[in-house]
Order: sequence, then C-alpha cells, then structure tokens
Amino acid sequence: MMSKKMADAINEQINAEFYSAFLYLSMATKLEDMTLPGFAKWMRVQYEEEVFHGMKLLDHMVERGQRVHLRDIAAPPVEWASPLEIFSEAYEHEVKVTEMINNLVRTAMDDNDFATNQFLLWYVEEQVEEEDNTSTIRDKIKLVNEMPGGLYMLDKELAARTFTPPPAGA
Ligand code: OFO
Repeated sequence: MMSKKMADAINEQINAEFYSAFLYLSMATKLEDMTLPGFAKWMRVQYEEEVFHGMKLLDHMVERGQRVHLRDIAAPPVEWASPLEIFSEAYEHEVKVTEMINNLVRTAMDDNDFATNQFLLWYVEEQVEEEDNTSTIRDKIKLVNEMPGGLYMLDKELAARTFTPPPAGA
C-alpha cells in the first residue's frame, strides 16, 4: 500500500512532468520563430517525451489504486534571446527534475515502498539521458557559434529526432 506522503509526491511529479512538456512546447515555438525548424522539431519530440513521463506516473498511480489529482499547470516563459539560452535553460531545468526524482526515491526508501522504488528506477536512468541530451546540444551550439553556417548544420542534425515510446513494461 502506497503511503499518502508518497502518493502526494507522485501527484506533484505528474504536474511537474506536464509543466516540463509545456516549457518545451513553448521553447519549440520560439525556435520556430527563430527559423530553426530542426531545433523546434527536437523540442516538440521533447514535449512528447514529457507527456509520456507524466502519463507513465499517472498509470502507475491507477495501477496502485491511488487517486490522481491533476492540478493547474503554470504558464511557461515565452521569450528567450538565443538557442544557446534555450538549451542552457533546458539543461538547468533537467538538473532540477533530477533532484525531484531523487527526492521521490528517498521517500520510497524511507517508506520501505519497494514497488515504487523499483518503478522510479526507470526515471533515475531517464534523467541521466535528459541531462546528457540537453547539455550536449548546449555545448554543440557553443562550438558552432564560432563557425558560419554552423547553426544551420546543427539544425539539420536535430531535425532527425523522432519520438518512439518505450515498449510496454519498459
Ligand atoms: Fe521528464 O524529464 Fe525532462 O523534465
């Protein structure tokens, strides 16, 4: 049986994942506005990933017989000065999300809630990838900013990203 404290914390995380989705969707529209369709496509895929993260938590709550409390999602920012600013902020955001996931794991461990702890390990691994993806793109932008046409090349590279939901049970 999941404790109330654990259920409240997961409900909060569901909200945080949907906020992440909104944040990245807003970043995607700003990148469209900067005429960087490949960067925007990458962010749209990131939006889909965040919705998946939220839904995976929601499904786990349902499976464990817990009530899901959907809350207001805060409005994300709409303006950034450059793609570098966007990806730096995305990386910082992911660092914060990692801390939130770590706190959830701590709560599950304190509760001796082995099922939730096991379930959360997927998110622990996912956060390694989330931080790596955003920091790698941030660093590539720094590299190519020195070269004419560099952003254009990077835009082409990022356009290739597609969303593939992990197999059921993954
Ligand atoms: Fe859901 O990992 Fe990003 O925020």
